[in-house]
Amino acid sequence: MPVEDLHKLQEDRLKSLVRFVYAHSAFYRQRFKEAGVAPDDIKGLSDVTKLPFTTKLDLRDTYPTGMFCLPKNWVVRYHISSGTTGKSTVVGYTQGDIEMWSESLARALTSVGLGRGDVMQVGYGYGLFTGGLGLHYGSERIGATVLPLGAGNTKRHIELMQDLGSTAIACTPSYFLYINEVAQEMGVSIRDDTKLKTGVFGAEPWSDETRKRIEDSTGIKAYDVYGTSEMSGPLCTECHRQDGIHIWADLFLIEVIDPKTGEQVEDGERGELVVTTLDKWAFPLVRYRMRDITILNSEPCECGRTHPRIMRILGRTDDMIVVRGINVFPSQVESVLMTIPEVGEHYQIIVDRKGPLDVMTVKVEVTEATFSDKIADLMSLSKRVSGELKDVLNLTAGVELVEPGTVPRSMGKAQHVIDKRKV
Ligand code: DLL
Repeated sequence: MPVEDLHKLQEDRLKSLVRFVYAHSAFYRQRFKEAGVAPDDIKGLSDVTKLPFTTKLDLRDTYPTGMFCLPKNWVVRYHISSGTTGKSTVVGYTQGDIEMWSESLARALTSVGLGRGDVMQVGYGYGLFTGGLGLHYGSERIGATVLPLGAGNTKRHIELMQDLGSTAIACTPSYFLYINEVAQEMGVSIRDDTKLKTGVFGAEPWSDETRKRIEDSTGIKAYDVYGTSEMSGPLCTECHRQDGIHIWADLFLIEVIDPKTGEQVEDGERGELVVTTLDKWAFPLVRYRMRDITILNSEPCECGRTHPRIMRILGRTDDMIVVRGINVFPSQVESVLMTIPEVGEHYQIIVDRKGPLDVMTVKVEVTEATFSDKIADLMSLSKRVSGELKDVLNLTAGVELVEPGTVPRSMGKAQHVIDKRKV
C-alpha cells in the first residue's frame, strides 16, 4: 500500500481505537482525563503525542485483567509473560485478536520466503509463553507443515529434522546454537545432513555477528523475529534483505522516543520503542512503552514493502548494565566477541562490586581448537579480547576464557548477565 494510504488507514484506526478505549475502559478514561485529552482531540496521526504513555507498571497495578477493554466472555485465550523483570502480566485475546496475530506472522513468514511445502519445526516453548503457539498458528496459516516440538528434547529435534525433512526452524538464537552443538556431537551436519534452510530467531537480543556465525556454520538463512506478549507475541520479521524488521503499520503504530524526555526522536536515532495497537481489542495498547531500544527507519524498503522498519533491538532499558557509570548492553559485548574467531558462541557477563568499585568480567568459551593450544596463546587471546571490548565499550573488563561446554546452555531466553550487585 502506498505510504500515504497506509497513513490514512492508521489515522482512521487510531481514532477508532481512542474512542473504543475511552468508552470501554475506566483505566484509559481516567488516564486521558489526567492528561487533559479527549477522543475528539485526536484528529490526525501527529496527535498521538497528546495521548499518555502506558507502561509495564500499569499492567502490574491492574493485574490481572484491569486493562482489558472487553468483557471476559469475549476472551478466548490468555497468555502470561514470565515475569522475569517483576510480577507476571496477563494478556487476553478475542477470536479476532488471534486471527490478527496469525495473519501478522503469516505475512512475516511469507516475507522470509516460507510457504506451502515447508516443514516448520517450532522450538519455542508452548504454553503461557507466546513463542510456540504464535509460530505454530502463523506457520499453519501459510500452509506450511508444523512440527510442534517446543523447547527441549534436543536430540529429538535433530532426529525429526532429518526424518521429516524440516526446512525451517523457529526458536531462540541461543537455543539454535545449542541444537547445532548437539547435532555435531551426534555426528549430524545441519548443512549436509538436513534440509534446513531458514531460521526464525528472536525473543532475545542477538547480533549480526551471531547471525553470521549461524549462517556460516549451518548454511541456513537466519532471520530476526520480534514481538512481545503485550503486542500479542511474535509478529514481525525482517524481509529477505535482512535489513530491519518490518512492523505492520496497518496493525501497529510505532514511535521511537527518548526514554528520558518522552519526546519522539528522528528516524535513524536510537530510542525506546512505543507501540499503539490498531486492530487488537480485548487488550489494546495506547502508547505502550516497550523498554526495547531500537532505531526507526520509515523509508520504504527495497523489497517493496512500505511498512516501517525497526533495526535490531539493542537491548531493553532495564537490561542495560551500568558499570562504573558506563552504560553497557549485553548485545554490544556479544558483537565484539563474535568477531573473534577463537572464541565460541556462549558467554556470560558477570558484574560484581569489589569495595567501592564495579567489576565486570566476561566469561567466554574458547573453541575446541583454541582450547588445545598452548597456555601462552590463551593468555594473549584474553588480552586481545579485553582490548577489543575496551575499544567498543570504553571500559576495562576482565576476561575469563573457559573450556567449551562450561557456560550453561539455554533452551529459551538465554541469561547472559549475572549481576551480583543485585543479590
Ligand atoms: O519474547 C515474544 C516472542 C516470541 C518474540 C518468539 C519473538 C519470538 P515476551 O516474553 O513478552 O515475548 O518478551 C518480549 O523480548 O520486549 C524484547 O525485549 C525481547 N525480544 C523479543 N524479540 C526480540 C528480538 C516474546 N528479535 C521481549 N530481538 C521484548 C531482541 C527481542 N529482543
